[in-house]
Amino acid sequence: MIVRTQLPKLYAITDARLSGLSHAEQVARLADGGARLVQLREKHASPREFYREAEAALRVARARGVTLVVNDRADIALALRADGVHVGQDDLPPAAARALLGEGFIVGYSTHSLAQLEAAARLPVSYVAFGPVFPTRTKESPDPVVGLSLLAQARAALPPSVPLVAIGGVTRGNARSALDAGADSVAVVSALVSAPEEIARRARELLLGL
Ligand code: TZP
Ligand code: MG
Repeated sequence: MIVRTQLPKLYAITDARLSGLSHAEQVARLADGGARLVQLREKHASPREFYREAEAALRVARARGVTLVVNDRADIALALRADGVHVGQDDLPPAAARALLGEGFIVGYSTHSLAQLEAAARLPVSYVAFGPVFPTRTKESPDPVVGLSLLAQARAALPPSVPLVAIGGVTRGNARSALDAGADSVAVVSALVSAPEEIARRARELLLGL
């Protein structure tokens, strides 16, 4: 039985290149701004470097009561006993990540179409992410923008017990519209971490509007 805990409305995601900061420092600043759930997203470091970064970030997360999910790497999540992993369509299949991690971990899964989302509903995932809801420059070769009306259809297609995360181009100005369309949570990268000195303030302000 997969425990699907309620997700906080803000799901912050780190990016070391965009922010110029270590993942640990980003987690600290996001926690200062009130973020309770953070994903470490690292597309450039070696697995060894990512492991070391994630280890430091997890120390901060544990000290601050932040739930920490590792993007792509179930092995790193398991080795560190982080809170979970987030996998995409080209990563380890969610069922394999679940088999590796067991029921106590979060396993999140990215989807980019209603067909992918409906397939995800049959998998042992903790939440499903759907997007890009709005145009994004953060992801290399992003899938086509799905928009708010498809996001609403995604909510209707997903069992109520499966939390839905809207991702892609979410900002302070449009986050509320994604929740109004049925998302339980918004996942945000650039609107939070692209200005290192503003991370805590941006998280605080985004949260105020949710
Ligand atoms: N998956 C779909 S869009 C996206 C990911 C990882 C990038 C989201 O970044 P941003 O900066 O919040 O648009
Ligand atoms: Mg991935």
